[in-house]
Amino acid sequence: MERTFLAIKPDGVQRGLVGEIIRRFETKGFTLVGLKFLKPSRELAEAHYDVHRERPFFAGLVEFITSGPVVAMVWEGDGVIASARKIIGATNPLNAEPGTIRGDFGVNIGRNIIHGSDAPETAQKEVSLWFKEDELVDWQPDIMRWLHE
Ligand code: DAT
Ligand code: MG
Repeated sequence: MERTFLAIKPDGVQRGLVGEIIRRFETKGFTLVGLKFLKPSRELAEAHYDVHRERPFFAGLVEFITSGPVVAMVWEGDGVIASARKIIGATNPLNAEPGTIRGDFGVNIGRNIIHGSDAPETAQKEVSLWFKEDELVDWQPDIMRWLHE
């Protein structure tokens, strides 16, 4: 089953959006299989954003993501990687459609509330960067037969 890594960033936590954000993925029909609340180390943040290392915003991005606690999550479901990106919305909240998380709650690219893996390879990499295998729970919600034929 497909899995993706999502993280509510320090701004989403500070603004009290944790419940609202988790609700959107729960009610869509995806399955939560991993969840932790932590203040990321610099090492973890730099590894997570390694692809952006040469970008001018890298230092500020790492500073921001390590500035407070984040909610790190793994969600499971058919098509969850691409679907979560749609639910999250465009990187710049000003370009994100209303109805998306960034479109509904953000105004600034450096405070865009939530991270979501962008492809199967990055999802695998990010899930194993943030979670040990035994921190992920293998389970099936009983409602599955009402979500899938
Ligand atoms: P996304 O988070 O939508 O996958 P990304 O991978 O291109 O976007 O960038 C990672 C994060 O870096 C993004 O969520 C916010 C920050 N960021 C990206 N472009 C930026 C820019 N031009 N100025 C400031 N921060 C930026
Ligand atoms: Mg990205």
